[in-house]
Amino acid sequence: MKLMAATLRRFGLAVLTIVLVASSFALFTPPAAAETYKVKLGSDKGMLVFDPPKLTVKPGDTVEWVNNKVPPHNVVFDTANIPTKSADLAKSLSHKQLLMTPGQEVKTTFPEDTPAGTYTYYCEPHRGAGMIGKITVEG
Ligand SMILES: [Cu+2]
Repeated sequence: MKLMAATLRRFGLAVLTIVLVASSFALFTPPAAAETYKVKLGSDKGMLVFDPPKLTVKPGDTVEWVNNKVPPHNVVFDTANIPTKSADLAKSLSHKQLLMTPGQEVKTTFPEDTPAGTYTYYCEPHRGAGMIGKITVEG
């Protein structure tokens, strides 16, 4: 009986140790690092598009728009086409100044509190030509 109790105690201790080690791992493993995505303004073949036109990001991630072909381009988020219809958020995500020189870049980091949903943006000079992009922010 005594032997069994001792064995059980030892077994219990082993289980406790495993649980502690496992939970400390869960506590101290850092969250996934924020990503940076590149979007070309104008495709390599000179099409008036954002390349890639669709992107899925998480709050905290950064999108870098790189001026490529057939400038000028810019990046404009429209109040009407973002989930919260917030003019301030649309403005803070946008880069209205025209990029004239290939290689110029602008970037936006989506804040940690960015509401999930689809954010549609466009290039002012080429909106009519279909230069429209979508960024889906995951919850
Ligand atoms: Cu453009």
